[in-house]
Amino acid sequence: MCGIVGAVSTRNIVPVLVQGLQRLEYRGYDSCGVAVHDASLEGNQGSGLHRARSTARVAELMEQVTKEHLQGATGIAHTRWATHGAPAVHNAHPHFSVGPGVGDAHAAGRVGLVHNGIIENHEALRAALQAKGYEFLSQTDTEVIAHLVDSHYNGDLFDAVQAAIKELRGAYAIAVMHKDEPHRVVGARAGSPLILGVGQNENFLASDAMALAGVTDQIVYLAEGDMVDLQIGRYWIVNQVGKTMEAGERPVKTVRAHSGAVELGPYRHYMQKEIFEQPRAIAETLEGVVSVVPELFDGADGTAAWRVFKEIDNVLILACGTSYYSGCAAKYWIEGLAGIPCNVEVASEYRYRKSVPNPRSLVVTISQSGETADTLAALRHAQGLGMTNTLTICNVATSAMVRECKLAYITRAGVEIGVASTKAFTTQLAGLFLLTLALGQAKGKITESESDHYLEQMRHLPVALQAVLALEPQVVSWAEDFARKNNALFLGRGIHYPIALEGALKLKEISYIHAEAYPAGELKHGPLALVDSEMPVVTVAPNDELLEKLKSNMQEVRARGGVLYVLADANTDIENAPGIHVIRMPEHYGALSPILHVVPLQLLSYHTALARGTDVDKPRNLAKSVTVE
Ligand code: HGA
Repeated sequence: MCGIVGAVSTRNIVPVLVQGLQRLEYRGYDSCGVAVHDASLEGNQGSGLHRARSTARVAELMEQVTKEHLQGATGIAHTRWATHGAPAVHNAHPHFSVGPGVGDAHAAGRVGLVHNGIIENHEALRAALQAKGYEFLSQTDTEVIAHLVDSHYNGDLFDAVQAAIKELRGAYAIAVMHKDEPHRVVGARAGSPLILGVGQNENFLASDAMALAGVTDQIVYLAEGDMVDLQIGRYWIVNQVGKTMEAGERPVKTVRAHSGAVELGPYRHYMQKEIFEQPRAIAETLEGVVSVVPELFDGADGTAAWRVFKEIDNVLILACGTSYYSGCAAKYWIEGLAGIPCNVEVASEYRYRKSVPNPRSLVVTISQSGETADTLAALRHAQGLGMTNTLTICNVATSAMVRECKLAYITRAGVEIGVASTKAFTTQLAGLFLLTLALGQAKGKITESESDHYLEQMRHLPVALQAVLALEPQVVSWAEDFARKNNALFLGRGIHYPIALEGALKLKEISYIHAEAYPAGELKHGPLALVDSEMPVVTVAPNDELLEKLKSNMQEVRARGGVLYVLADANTDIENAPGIHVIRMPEHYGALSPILHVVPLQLLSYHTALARGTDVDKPRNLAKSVTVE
């Protein structure tokens, strides 16, 4: 989603700002922009704020700034994923305020601002500012903040921003500069992430440490409600009650954000790279797991997981999108193996419905980035209802989710850039399986030796995944058929129903083919009406206790002329036949089978999208790290 980079330096900072945006491109965006104070650079002519904005890629913004000789040592930059107002140049950030009633909305900017998030009371603020004579040039909620800061400005940018944010309702991370203060950028955050990067005689702001890879690895994570005052070679952080923070209260951490991780290498797309990285990602996620013990889930502050596991009597999983489906699969493990009641809820629904809180719930949030706005809000909602036993399965150790949960398991998928999640999903499943084993032991449902046996099976996953990835040529031949279709059905039973859901989501996301998933037994209760010779039906058919039932459901499809694409395990009697295409998985993998069966579905959506010529890594309308509600 939106990305922010800001800097106060003594050198021309424009290339650093734009390269920072480039590192945030993977999050998805529809426009981008950069603004500098041109008097901030020694030897520069001029005395004001100047900007370049574009609806093209960041690489073209770079060409534009070079052509226009945009230079400055103080600047802010942004990639936008529109929430309010169409993706268009006039809505792209940075937004400027030229002051009220100047009669020329295109006059030189007084305040320049970039924003991630949503201002919920923007309409009321807009009306009040218009009444004061401010003219609006965009449809964004963001522009109100620029004018609001201007309306409070009385010679000190920090004071003006502090006064302005008191009037905001909603979520924001902002970076602001003023024409009368060429060596200053003020940042603030509430509900959206913002970090400070400390360099040699220069300081930076960014929405993600990745933006500063190669620039500085000295990072301060701003807390909810913090404001930061950036000047040359110094900074101050003030917390939400206005207290200036001591160095120890906001420690500088060394964070190695690998810019190498964003290199594509021999692959054509990040999604392809990430699908093929899964054996390594799973191996790294299991690295250091000698045996399954509650300590694996201990909190960063030392909270002991075993105490929590003893106390709880049910599990409530909160997540969105692909992470939600990993939670749906985990429900089968947690109830089936650990014998603990488990509910899974879509975070954006849970946070707004009246539910019956159970203080003995273990609330488990699942998020790749750890910054997913809906999941964070659902977590806080659960905490507000008195459910304080919280655990997250998350891919980013420094994220808000990890900081705000008592317990955590950090997956080691590495940076995931493709918008369609792949390796984050399978590593989440690995983390959730470990959680199941730990909970099962705590409740006396799984013995230590059973747990060791499962762990042995998990260690074999990287090799098993390699064998599944080798099926790619067969999946490509399926993809050629799918590329010509407008609809598809996915069927699964038991724990493979969430895998069917994930397969359908992948196909929708990147190939734009309408796809739905059903538990196979539900077919005859409605969806069977959709089946004809034009409807491909993908069936996830592992060799488990539901296979015979599933075969009857497949017959129901064939009898209506539907064409089946079956992912069967080794040692089953499902054979290729007219209207039945079979890919045989190398082996049956018992309880861990979902982690393997999802991989051909990822490959199917990838190759179908490739055949249809869509933008695989940046599908239309979607973004990575969904940091807005
Ligand atoms: N509401 C602002 C910023 C959107 C955003 O943060 N997206 O991730 C806008 O629409 O410009």
